[in-house]
Amino acid sequence: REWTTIKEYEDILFQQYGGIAKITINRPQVYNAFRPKTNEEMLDAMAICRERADIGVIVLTGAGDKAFCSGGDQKVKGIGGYIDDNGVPRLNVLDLHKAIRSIPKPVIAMVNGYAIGGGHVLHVVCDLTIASENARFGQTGPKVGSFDAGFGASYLARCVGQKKAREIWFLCRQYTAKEAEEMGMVNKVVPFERLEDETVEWCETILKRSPMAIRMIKRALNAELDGQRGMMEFAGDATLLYYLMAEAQEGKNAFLEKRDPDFSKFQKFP
Ligand code: 2NE
Repeated sequence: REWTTIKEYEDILFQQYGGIAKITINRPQVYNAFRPKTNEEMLDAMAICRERADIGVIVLTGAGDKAFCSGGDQKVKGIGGYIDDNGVPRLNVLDLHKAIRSIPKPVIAMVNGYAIGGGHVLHVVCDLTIASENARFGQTGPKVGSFDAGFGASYLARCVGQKKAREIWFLCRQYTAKEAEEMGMVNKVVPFERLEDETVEWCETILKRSPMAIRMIKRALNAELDGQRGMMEFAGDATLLYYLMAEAQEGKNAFLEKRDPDFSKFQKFP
């Protein structure tokens, strides 16, 4: 399969195959741990995916066969966060979580090894997770001086239930791909050699579906957890659909033509 490069970065690969964009964290020397620059680059790639009409699904993965992502790079962790090139402490992976939730296209975690700590949260936040048999899942925060009380807690609990979520966080154990699948936080487990083919097959099936229907259902599933912000995203798309209707255009046209709008011609649905 020929992946073509969309844009060159330092910490990530950003490639395309048909309607699929693939973002690969490319820091295998630290098991694909992220630093502030990695997240900045992933945010930039996500913004491009959002704008590009020819991209319908985004795959997030890690380079090599050892790790999907091992969380925040402990080697650049300072006081107050992960230190960027200007010496500023950051936790900008949270902006990436927001971008994954907000982009109106499915994001699939293709987990090729360890999904640990903030790397585990990253796969949890994605819409779907496909894992290879060698993948290992777990949180480490309470062991290494961190925690994610955002989606990494609340959405994890929605996926695996409150008791399991508490177990995962309180004990900081590692779980096999099969255990993660049984818990409900992984959609499918395949042998490592099948991982990309399986993921591409899922993407290609999704690409055959109605993009607007997928968009609305992602918004609806998010809104249940995301409170006012989730309702805002859902409502924004309701407005988009309304703007596409002749009924909305009549209002705007009437204003520009300095006449009263005539909405009587539009059907009132039961
Ligand atoms: C992933 C795991 C379990 C793998 O263990 P093992 O024994 O197979 O490999 P090893 O030797 O630990 O790691 C291989 C290389 O990758 C580096 C290691 O230091 C090692 O390099 P060398 O020392 O040999 O040069 N490496 C691995 N993970 C790294 C990391 N996160 N940062 C920097 N270097 C890393 C094992 O490596 C592990 O447990 N890793 C740490 C996982 C972790 O605790 N991550 C941070 C959690 S906190 C977080 O991510 C977070 C959050 O909680 C909330 C918000 C945002 C972020």
